[in-house]
Amino acid sequence: MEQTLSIIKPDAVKNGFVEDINYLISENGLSILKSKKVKISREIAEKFYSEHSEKPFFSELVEFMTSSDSVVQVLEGKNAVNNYRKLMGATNPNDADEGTLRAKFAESLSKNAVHGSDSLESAQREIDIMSEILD
Ligand code: 3AN
Repeated sequence: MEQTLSIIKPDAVKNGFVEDINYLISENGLSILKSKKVKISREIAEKFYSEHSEKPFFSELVEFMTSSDSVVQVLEGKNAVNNYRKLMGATNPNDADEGTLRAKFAESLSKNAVHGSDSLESAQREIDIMSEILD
């Protein structure tokens, strides 16, 4: 069994999509081990997205992720990391396959509804960073 870190981002929370997203997560064979609705702090957001710190969109990304409540979750299941990445769809919702979370619920490239770890290593790192919120 693998674990992965999911964030339902502020756009999707504001738009009322949490239940719909969690229904699809469960339908897809992933169990929600932990779940917390929280306004992510700037400190955690900057640490979480540190690999993007040199990118032009970094400050916009941190501003957005700290702007209002998100739902931070640990998901568990077989091939959880890749299974959830597939369910999320491409980063840019315009490129996301039909039926994926981003195709259904994302507003734009930056307000793209959900986050999911991109590898087992990232999953461990991200679950560690979020542990102070989740525990
Ligand atoms: P993913 O979330 O699909 O792994 P990453 O890791 O490349 O995508 O990007 C992290 C987040 O940064 C994305 N979810 C998106 O919100 C934002 N982002 C990525 N690329 C851009 C961009 N060109 N302009 C604005 N925001 C972006």
